[in-house]
Amino acid sequence: MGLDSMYYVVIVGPAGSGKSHLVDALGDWMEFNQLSVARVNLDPAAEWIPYEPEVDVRDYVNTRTIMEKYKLGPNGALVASIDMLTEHLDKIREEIEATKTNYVLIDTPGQMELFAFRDTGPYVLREIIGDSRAVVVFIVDAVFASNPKSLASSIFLAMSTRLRLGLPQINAVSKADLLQPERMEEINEVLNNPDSLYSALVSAGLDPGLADAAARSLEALMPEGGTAPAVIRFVSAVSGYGLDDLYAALQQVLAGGEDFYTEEPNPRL
Ligand SMILES: Nc1nc2c(ncn2[C@@H]2O[C@H](COP(=O)(O)OP(=O)(O)O)[C@@H](O)[C@H]2O)c(=O)[nH]1
Ligand SMILES: [Mg+2]
Repeated sequence: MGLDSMYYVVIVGPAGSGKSHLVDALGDWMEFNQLSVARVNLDPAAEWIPYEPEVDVRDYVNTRTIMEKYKLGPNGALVASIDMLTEHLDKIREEIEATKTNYVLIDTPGQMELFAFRDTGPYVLREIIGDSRAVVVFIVDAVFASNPKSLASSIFLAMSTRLRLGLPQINAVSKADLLQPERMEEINEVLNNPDSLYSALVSAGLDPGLADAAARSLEALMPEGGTAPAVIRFVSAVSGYGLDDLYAALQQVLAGGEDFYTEEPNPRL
């Protein structure tokens, strides 16, 4: 496999869930392991990002400028910005291809509902990815994994993302450093087992019909034909916990389990 194969890893999740920090930490982890990586900031509204992007859409469209120019509020300006990105797709794609890296980590806009749930966001993504292989990492904030009901709403959000983006998807709980080991074990049990989720939701007082819908959604997020990993991942951008596990899961989806990094050193080193 040569450098002509670019793999896209798209990080999606609610505002503040840790997308940008995960791009930073995973990018560093991959480079440390001799992989070539490009980080793409696809958030025109980002004020500050924790990494140095190789490609930054703010070079083309900046939400702050749009707000001032068209007298729009932050949400309206972000919607307009994402729409405007469609005019710069050729340049953005060209810039990404020029990095000649194997992995392209895409950091998506903080306000995921304005990105994934409108038509332009998925369109921009599809145009950038083209025929390359791609996988979505949907992240659930550890803070929202704290009780069964918020876990269930995260599952519905993960499901909506899966529907909207139509790409293979790995689901991960971020900020694992904030979770006690016992808590992580509990979440792991509930998120990897629809029956456990159902029982936890019913015990928490949820209507059995809704609990069943959540359990079925979870089931639907589980592997299709053995291509996607079965389990939810836990990751931390702060401690580095689970990055190796996440990479293994990405590898499994992108390259069918083939691990070629040992035979393909980073050409930039
Ligand atoms: N404890 C902890 N905090 C994190 C982690 N990742 C991100 N954060 C914090 O969560 C907040 C949002 O992170 P950010 O990456 O900007 O989220 P984004 O909006 O999804 O891009 C920031 O204050 C980060 O410092 C993590 O792994 N552990
Ligand atoms: Mg961000």
